[in-house]
Amino acid sequence: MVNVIGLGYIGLPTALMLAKSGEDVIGTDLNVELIETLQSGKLTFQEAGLDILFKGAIEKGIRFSTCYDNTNIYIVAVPTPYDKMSKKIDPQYVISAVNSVLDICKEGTILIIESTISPGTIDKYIRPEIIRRGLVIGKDIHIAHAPERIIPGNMIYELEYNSRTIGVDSSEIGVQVKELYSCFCKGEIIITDIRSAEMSKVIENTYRDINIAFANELAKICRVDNMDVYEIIRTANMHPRVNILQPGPGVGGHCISVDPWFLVGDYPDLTNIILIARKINDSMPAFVLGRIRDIMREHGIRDIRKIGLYGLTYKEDVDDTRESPTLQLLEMMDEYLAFGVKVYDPFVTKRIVENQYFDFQKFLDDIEILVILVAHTHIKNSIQQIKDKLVLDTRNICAVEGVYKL
Ligand code: SAJ
Repeated sequence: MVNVIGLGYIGLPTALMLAKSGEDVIGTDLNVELIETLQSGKLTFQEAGLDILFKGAIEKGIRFSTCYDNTNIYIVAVPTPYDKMSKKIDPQYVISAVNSVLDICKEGTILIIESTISPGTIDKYIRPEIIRRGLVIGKDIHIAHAPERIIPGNMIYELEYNSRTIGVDSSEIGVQVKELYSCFCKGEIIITDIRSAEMSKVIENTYRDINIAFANELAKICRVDNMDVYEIIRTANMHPRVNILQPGPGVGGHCISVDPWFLVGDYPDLTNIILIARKINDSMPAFVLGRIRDIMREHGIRDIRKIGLYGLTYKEDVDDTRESPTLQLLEMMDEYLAFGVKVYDPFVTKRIVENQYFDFQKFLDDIEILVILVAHTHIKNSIQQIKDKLVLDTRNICAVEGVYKL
């Protein structure tokens, strides 16, 4: 039996996938409301294909509980926040989950950490917890790190087809963990040591952050001389070894905008490109604000309440708002006492910010400038409705004359 601890964006799909593939799974989370929702047959977040997977897992007998179960395989997928000041990882949730496992687990248990952690976290925080209890690593308990690579919006497909990395202390345990993931993962599974697995996960997201920063810097350069950055990137990408990403209003989500900080926090004297990339991406909401000001000036609009921000999530067609560029932008406006801007997102059905609308047409009726911050399919299908607005399209989805770009 497998006990998956932490049923968030990663833990839940992983638990469901294991169950659907025939493993005996119990999913645990300390959040009572979340467990009750899952027990009542309802999902806790939206993701393409998750509902079908959920049904399949329920049919196979997956159980949900707020308690840990006494078993010999655990997968820990709890959040790993970082300290906003020191930029270092805060491993408290992982440590607490590991301790709860240690309280009840059987001899020879395999403890798999899936949560993203900064390189060295297992050596620094997890091994000492085990040793402190007089347990022998490699006998009483085995540790593994199996970071995920799935992308919100395409999670179910990627869970099945992405390749994976498994970090372990011994190849024997590596083979057992590989066997477990092989029940649903059709990608290649590479076995390495724990430290390398931690490091490769963090640098994958750092690589993407740096490449997005490059695209964002190009957008700023092109703005100075009014060049079309999208056309220039498209042209450059025709080179067989060039693949520039897309500029945007900033980088959000709980991964790419967070993981590079782990490296900056741990290696402050060595992280130059990584730090500057983070700063460039973090500067994009301010750049968008500058573009809004340009449009307001050009059209003599002085009332901030005439601005409507479309999209609150960190990217298209997901309901996750963590670290989203729109929230970063609103925070910044708030600091400058720029209150009253209107907001709408079809995926966010609970009120999380002021002046948030739940009716798209009413939102449009109340604004003059529409700022597209997220490329939801919904807005791509609503181009006709926004034709009479001044539009700032930060995602390059409106191929309409007169639309302002980044
Ligand atoms: N973004 C751009 N321009 C681009 C691509 C993305 O501005 O060309 C922005 C997005 O709008 C978003 C942010 O970057 O705000 C991050 O989005 P994303 O789609 O690039 O990635 P995430 O955060 O959803 O998922 C990432 C993935 N990592 C990599 O691609 C290296 C995913 O595979 C990881 O599993 C995930 O982080 C994670 O959990 O670590």
